[in-house]
This record gives sequence, C-alpha cells and structure tokens, in this order.
Amino acid sequence: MFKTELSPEVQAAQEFGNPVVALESTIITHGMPYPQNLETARLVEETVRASGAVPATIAVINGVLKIGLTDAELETLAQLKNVAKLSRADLAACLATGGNGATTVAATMIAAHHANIDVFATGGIGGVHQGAELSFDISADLQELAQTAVTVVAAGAKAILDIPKTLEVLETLGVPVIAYNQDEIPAFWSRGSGLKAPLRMNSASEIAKAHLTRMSLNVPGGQLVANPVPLEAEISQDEMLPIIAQAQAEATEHGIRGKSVTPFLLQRIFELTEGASLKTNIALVLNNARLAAEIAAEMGRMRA
Ligand code: PSU
Ligand code: MN
Repeated sequence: MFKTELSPEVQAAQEFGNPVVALESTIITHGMPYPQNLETARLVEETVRASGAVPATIAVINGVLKIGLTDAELETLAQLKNVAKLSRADLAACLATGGNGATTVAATMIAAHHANIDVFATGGIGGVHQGAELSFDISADLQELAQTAVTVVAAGAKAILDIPKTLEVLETLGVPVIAYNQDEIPAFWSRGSGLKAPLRMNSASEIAKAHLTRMSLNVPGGQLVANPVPLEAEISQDEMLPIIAQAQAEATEHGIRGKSVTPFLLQRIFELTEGASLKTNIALVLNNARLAAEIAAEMGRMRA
C-alpha cells in the first residue's frame, strides 16, 4: 500500500543488529527556525553516531515513509515552507496521497515501530495545553505513548503545556513517566518543575529492561523518559514564564486552533527570546540523543 525506505546506514545497522535511534522531523520544520533547525538536526545525528548508535530521522517524502534521511533530504526539509505536520491522524493520508510531511512525536513513534525501532529521542513532547478545560487541546502524542511500544526520551514538557494535567492524563493512559537520575519531573528549559515524577530510574539499562518487561507482559504502549537539561544550559522558569504567557495571549488573540497551536507558540517563543531559549533547546536535544543511544544499545544487548 505504501513504500518504506530505510537509509543505507539504518538498513546496515538492522542487518547487523546494531542500535538505532529514531528522530522526529516536526522539530525541524515547525520547532526551530532555519538555519538552526538544520544545524541541530545534523548535530543530533552526529551525537547519536558518536554515542554508538545509528540515527533514523523520519519524514514522508513524495509519499514514501523515510526511515533515515540523506543530508540533501534533511536540507530540503529544513528549508521547505508550509510543509505538512503529520500526527497520528495525518500519516496514512499523506502516504496515500503521495505528499510530503514532517512527523510529530506520535507519527514518529508509529513509523519507528513499523521499522522495528524501539527508542526515539526528541526535545519536548506534546501534552495537555494550558486552558485545555475550555479548548480541549490535548496532543495525540499522549495517546500514542499509551498504544505504541517505543521509548521516547524528552526533556519533559514545555511550560506552554499544563504539566500537572499532562501527568494526570499520562497516568490515566497507563504511560510510565520516568525521570532520569532525579526525583522531579524536568520542565524542558529547567531541570526542576516542583513536581515529583511518577517513576525514577538511574541507568539506561533499567529503562531498557522496563521497556522489554512491559512488552513481555503484553501491555501495549511505550515509556516517556524525562531527561533533565544539562545544568550549564538551563534557564529558570521565572525567566521563561512571562514570555510563554505573552505567546499564549497572542495565540488566543489570533484565534489559533488545532494543530497550529504548538507551532505558533514555539515560533513566538523563539522570536521573543532570541538566542537564549534556542541554545538551551539544542543542548537538551543533544543530551537526549546520547541517553537514547545508550538505551538502544542496552536493549540490543538484552535481546541478543
Ligand atoms: N514541543 C516542543 N518542540 C516541538 C514539539 C513539541 O517543545 O518541536 C512538536 C513535536 O513534534 C510534538 C508536536 O510531537 O510538536 C506536538 O504537536 P501537537 O501539540 O499539535 O500534538
Ligand atoms: Mn493540539
């Protein structure tokens, strides 16, 4: 029904049983401005390689599900204007109509699972938006974590989301939320959130083992690993909150809805903070890529 294409690097890794880490593409097209998006995408791939795994950046190009992009494809994607943002609802339709699109956390999980990849690194996941009690805006990423057996390494959720409500929904959906090496759930730009994480693990091997144990119990779904931003790159909540509040007020004022909400907020936050928030964002994505590579390697060892 549709074509899946593995990059030569991913194909070789899978043949030899070497670890692979999936990476999303919405962070490139809707999460960061050009050219930092392209530079970051390349750096993340390099970081995965330097940590002993092979990167598989996922996107749809001309109706083909790409598991691993060439550098030229990465560059094209990073510069494309108006590229579709594909979540669970959109992925099949895009493949069926021969379109182009960037995958969110939800769609990247579906594609990774389809290609037998267990571990995925990103920056932040989607979640329950502030004011969701009126807007009903809850990301499909949360449902996906409940259904698809992929371990997602993120730095927690941005404060554009309501973090306590996001944790409640994840609990309802039965998603393990694991803080890495600390008790608190990290809040993207900052290491702390003031909220205790439901679970804590201190090593990649514990996380890998928990993933495989869940699978052998036949409990569907993945895990969310919340990896705190490195200390030297962190920005305090106090600094970010007024900026987020302004971005949010503008979104309401402009009547932004549906899948445009997250990209609109991310774009305005980047504009309003100029360099600072972007630098932190890049540092945390690289940090997540390292941990994801370690988890993938541990899982490979345990499966062998
Ligand atoms: N949060 C971030 N950076 C991002 C995203 C979220 O800090 O790039 C992207 C991810 O691709 C995520 C998507 O899966 O936005 C969530 O969008 P929505 O809220 O529309 O589900
Ligand atoms: Mn939404």
